[in-house]
Amino acid sequence: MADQPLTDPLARFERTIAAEEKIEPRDWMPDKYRQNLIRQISQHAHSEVVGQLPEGNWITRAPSLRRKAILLAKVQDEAGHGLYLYSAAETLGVSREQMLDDLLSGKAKYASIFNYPTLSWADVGAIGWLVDGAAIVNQISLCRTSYGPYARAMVRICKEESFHQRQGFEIMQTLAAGTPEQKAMAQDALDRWWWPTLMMFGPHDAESAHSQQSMQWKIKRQSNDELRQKFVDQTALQAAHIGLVIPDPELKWNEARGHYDFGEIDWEEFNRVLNGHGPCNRARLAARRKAHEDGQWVRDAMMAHADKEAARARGVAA
Ligand code: BYC
Repeated sequence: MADQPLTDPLARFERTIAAEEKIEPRDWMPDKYRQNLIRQISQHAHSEVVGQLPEGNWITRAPSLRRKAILLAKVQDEAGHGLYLYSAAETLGVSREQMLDDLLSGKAKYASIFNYPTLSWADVGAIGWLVDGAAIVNQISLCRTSYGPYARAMVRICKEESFHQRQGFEIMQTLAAGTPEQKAMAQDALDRWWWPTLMMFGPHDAESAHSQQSMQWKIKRQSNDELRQKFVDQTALQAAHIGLVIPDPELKWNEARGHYDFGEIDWEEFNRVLNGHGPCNRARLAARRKAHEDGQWVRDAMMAHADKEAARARGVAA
């Protein structure tokens, strides 16, 4: 009798997942489901926060007031995404302090892409177009993830990412239609960001440690390789539209598959960056550690203020 209330919590959990309903913070869940979500959501939050650094590098040097205002707003959005995601992870019982400690000690990962430098203004365009473009492909899929707070955070984040992607594409489009030097700058940025962007989707499905369990629990709704293919298919057309060339001689439409074929990622490079040896790993963590230390007085002041308010509420003179 499928409709009878289930008393076994695991059976209830599995029925909720099978019915495409959401697991909410107070629901019973297997410990491994909780831990896997904490891992993925906190790493996603760290990526948003560390992800501010490469573009933040260009705020003071944006080529016009309009570009500067847009970039400022975009980088602030990324900070906001980090906050929604830390909050979503906190609903699983992990503290913000613990997550930050894990980031700053190097224990927790963040997206490999943010360990590459932004050498020219065109890199800001390439990040918006490619990196945010890849992020949306992944995050649209995560809007249907089985954990309620994560799915709801994704809906809002995707709306903002869509604006980010368009602003990046527009920068690239403008440069590609500009002087030969501007077009060369856009092509150089595409050349440097293309392969690291494909790495954002993670290892091949067969090598992905968490995929099988995450797909079963509907934490992930599409596999790493499926999402990567989707991104390549849509971006190949966009590059052709603005007259830029994707740096992959094997990129070719495959009529039979109905998809673009593309070359193999340099997995040694991927692993090197994951293990802390990318071009900017040290600088990124050093910048986050410094920001955290510099913000200590703000956290202390807020705690002192909260203590005073609590004392006042209890009728004790502060
Ligand atoms: N970089 O079993 P797998 C943004 C790790 S930010 C680093 O396939 P999973 C933006 C993986 O964590 C958007 N690490 O893992 C912000 C695991 O390590 P652990 C960021 C990677 O979780 C500012 C191991 O490799 N988006 O948009 O099933 C400005 C094995 O992998 C990477 C998200 O975080 C990588 N690329 O699948 C602009 C999306 N790939 O934890 C833009 C949410 C893999 O065992 N996350 N690893 O030590 C996900 O969808 C999934 O976690 C992943 C990986 C697809 C990334």
